[in-house]
Amino acid sequence: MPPIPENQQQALVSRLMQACGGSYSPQTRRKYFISGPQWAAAYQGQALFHAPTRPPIGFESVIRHLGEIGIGWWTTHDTDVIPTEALGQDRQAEIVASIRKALVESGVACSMVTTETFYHAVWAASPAAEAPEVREYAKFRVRNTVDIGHELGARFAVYWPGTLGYYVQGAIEETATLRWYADALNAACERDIEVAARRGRPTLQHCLEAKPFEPQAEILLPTSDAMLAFIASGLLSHPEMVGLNPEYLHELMWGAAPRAALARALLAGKLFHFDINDGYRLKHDVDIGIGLVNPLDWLNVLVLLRSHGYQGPFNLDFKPPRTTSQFGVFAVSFPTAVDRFITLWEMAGEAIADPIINEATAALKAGGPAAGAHDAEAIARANRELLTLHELIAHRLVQILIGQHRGRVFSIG
Ligand code: GLT
Ligand code: MN
Ligand code: MN
Repeated sequence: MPPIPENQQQALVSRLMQACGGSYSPQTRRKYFISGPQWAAAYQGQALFHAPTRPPIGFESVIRHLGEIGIGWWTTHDTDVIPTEALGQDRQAEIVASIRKALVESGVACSMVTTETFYHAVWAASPAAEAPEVREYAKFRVRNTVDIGHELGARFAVYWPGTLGYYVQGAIEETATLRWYADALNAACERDIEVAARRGRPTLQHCLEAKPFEPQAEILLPTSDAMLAFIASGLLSHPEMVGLNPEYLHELMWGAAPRAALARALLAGKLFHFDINDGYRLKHDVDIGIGLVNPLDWLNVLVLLRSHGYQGPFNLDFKPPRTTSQFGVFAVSFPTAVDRFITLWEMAGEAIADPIINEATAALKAGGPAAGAHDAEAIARANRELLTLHELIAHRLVQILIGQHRGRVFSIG
């Protein structure tokens, strides 16, 4: 193939996207509770070792693009859209008004707001730093985010305490830091109760998001399970308002089974919100688009969520790769991520309705004939053949994933 002139590259990408087929219409995409984060769409490809590869982009164009794609919900950090120095000032009100306008124009709604407590130098020692002034400032920031959330019609607030931890041991006292962090969450919940009552709106669902590594060397709340313990610790004044926003990759990063982590959150009644993406076990936070690495595991995750009635939000917290252009972010990265989610969600419905899986599962639950309650050998013998069904179910799920259950086969000529 001859070199492709620059001015023909977007057309080539679009033609190949078209040729992929299988895209859902914006109307179909809007039926799912899927949200697009401002920070994902505006990510410029930068990192510790990487310069940005994409130009900056503001909320007006992000929201417009999401609306065109059919992503009906938008999420943001306070400082994704409001400069730090304008927070709580008149300028904030002006920006929030223009966000509302942009959302209405594109038919997009704000579902979640989150406070950036990790980027600015003020968070060098975390929002639960020793200095009382930093902690007061943290309370101001989370209360202010609650205000913005109500102003924008959000239903969820997320907190990612990645800066709660340390690089060097012994300098901070973990129990004090956790108490101070709880004070900030309590301030957010108390403000929320006031504002919600004043506006006649429900209070927000406050969601903690865990990540096992980054940016601190040691993290005080590294997993969703640690957060469940924190919520139940007695430190929160409104534990009923606080739940989890697990991220698929953040569970995988510490070597967990995301599906099992989600199951524990479901049992605790704390699965409030879910960041969807993909990546690799025991590696850093690569935030790859959902289903590009572990589609089978994703299918299984969605089977669990569908069977427990969890319907979203599903927040597309991935980072379009730095090799993707800004054109590609909206022409390929976001629409394909949404479409893989929809396909896997619908496939999960197929798996739940599958007669083979259902019969196998029912047979496993029925067990073998009674064999004597205290006779281990006899009980094992009575169930032996049924246990083969575990592998048969796993095989069937792969068949559903790759379309073999509909007769797709290969043969050598
Ligand atoms: C940060 C983190 C994400 C979280 C964001 C929510 S902050 O970008 O890496 O996974 O979802 O505040
Ligand atoms: Mn996340
Ligand atoms: Mn992540």
